[in-house]
Amino acid sequence: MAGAMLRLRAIDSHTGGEPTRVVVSGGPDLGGGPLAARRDRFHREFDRFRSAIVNEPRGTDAIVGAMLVEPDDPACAAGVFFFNNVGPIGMCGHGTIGLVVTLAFLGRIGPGVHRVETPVGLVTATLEPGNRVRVDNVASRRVFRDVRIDVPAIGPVTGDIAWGGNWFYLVDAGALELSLADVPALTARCRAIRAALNAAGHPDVDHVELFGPPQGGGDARNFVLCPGGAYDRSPCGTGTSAKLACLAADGKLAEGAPWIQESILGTTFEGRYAWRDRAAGTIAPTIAGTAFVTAESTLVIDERDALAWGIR
Ligand code: PYC
Repeated sequence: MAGAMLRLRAIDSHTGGEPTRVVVSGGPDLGGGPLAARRDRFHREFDRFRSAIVNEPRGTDAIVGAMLVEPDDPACAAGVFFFNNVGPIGMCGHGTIGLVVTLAFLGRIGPGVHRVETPVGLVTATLEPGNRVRVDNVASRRVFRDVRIDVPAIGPVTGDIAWGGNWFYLVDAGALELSLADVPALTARCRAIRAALNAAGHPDVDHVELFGPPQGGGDARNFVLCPGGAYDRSPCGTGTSAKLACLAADGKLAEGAPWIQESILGTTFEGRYAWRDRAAGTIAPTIAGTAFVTAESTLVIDERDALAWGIR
């Protein structure tokens, strides 16, 4: 392999400002079978590909990578697993919207309903005019309400823990303004909250979502800190699903009613839910947003380059 030159074909897009890089060919051979097993194999045996695709010098901390693979179920339009600058993520709402727009850009799908296999379950995506995509996400639920933790240098913080395809701790931002100018302070706060929460016995919760009043005519605005320290430029599809699960559990949003979630940039997703199992608090969330392709490229991995596999 010394001196090898690998080429991966990638399509970049952004969904409400948050980038997705879909690798459409050139990735390692992961065999067939369940998506979760292929995703695990990718991270166990080929993690250098993840780093080469999303880390500097080819990528940035904010990029979510998406490996397009053959679906296990031939009724699906695609199989995909997502990853970021530090490792795998479960589902990705903005990434699925980006993937569907990418598949349309490539001429592989047209308008209408498409099934997509992910490691955490099957999702259905509907491509509508104007690059709008509606994603019927995986079942979501609030697992713990009012979890209080003591955060060093901040004090007591109370929030809910919910699953929306990834694990979230959702906290009211209180007097903090959710604005781009405050990203460094919001990031530091979320990092401190996550460290305290993980230390307090919730090691799986890797996304922190601060929520506050809308600033652009929506229902609420959020700031989401992702596992690798980047913030989500979009309203976060899995984070919006987790939020819908909390709203449903609290009786604050009726089944089928729209919820406009603003990102820190002011871009929006429209969310809705239907009860899946009311007694268990499980909802079927739908999120809708818009993506645009920003680049089609060949990633070159030249093994003579000491940083060919990314800065890790
Ligand atoms: O949209 O679900 C999402 C997401 C997760 C991490 C970044 N975006």
